[in-house]
Amino acid sequence: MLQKKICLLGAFGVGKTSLVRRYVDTIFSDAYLTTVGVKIDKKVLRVGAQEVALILWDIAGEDEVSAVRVSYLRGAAGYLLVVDGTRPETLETAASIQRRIGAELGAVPFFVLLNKADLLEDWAIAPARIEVLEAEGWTFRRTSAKTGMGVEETFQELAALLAR
Ligand SMILES: Nc1nc2c(ncn2[C@@H]2O[C@H](COP(=O)(O)OP(=O)(O)O)[C@@H](O)[C@H]2O)c(=O)[nH]1
Ligand SMILES: [Mg+2]
Repeated sequence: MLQKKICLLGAFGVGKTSLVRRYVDTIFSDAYLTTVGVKIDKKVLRVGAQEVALILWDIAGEDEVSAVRVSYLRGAAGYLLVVDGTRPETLETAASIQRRIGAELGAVPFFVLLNKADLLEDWAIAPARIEVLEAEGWTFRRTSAKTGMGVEETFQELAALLAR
């Protein structure tokens, strides 16, 4: 079976852990590597006839931006940059992470998740900023770990890119 490592990246509190918990049904069967502060989940899905195991790496700490080290990223086939749609500064955190890891990882597929899409009345991301980043090659998806909106679809779409 294909195994693909996916890293979740983004500012504290954007919903990385919630997205993984929403997506992965076996919440309590995970490896938990306290030494490196990373929680690792696995989810098997199908892309056509191909079975793919996504190995989801989620930083389990508060210092998530500086925790993005080479050891965390090593071997990643793709990643998700998670943003809290109610906190525009988390989009800039994602941009700064992206600048730092681009060189580290090379051109592996990634999506930028505008998470907390259920919080429409608090939504604070300027469409113009999204357009600029789209022009730079970012692919955005709206998700809600709370309602499940876009979650399954996004992981499936990323897996499809990796299974080719
Ligand atoms: N309304 C709403 N709250 C969310 C969503 N995703 C995460 N949260 C909340 O945001 C907080 C931080 O989530 P967490 O997954 O711990 O963020 P992390 O630090 O990036 O892992 C928690 O209180 C979650 O319940 C979402 O899609 N919608
Ligand atoms: Mg977390």
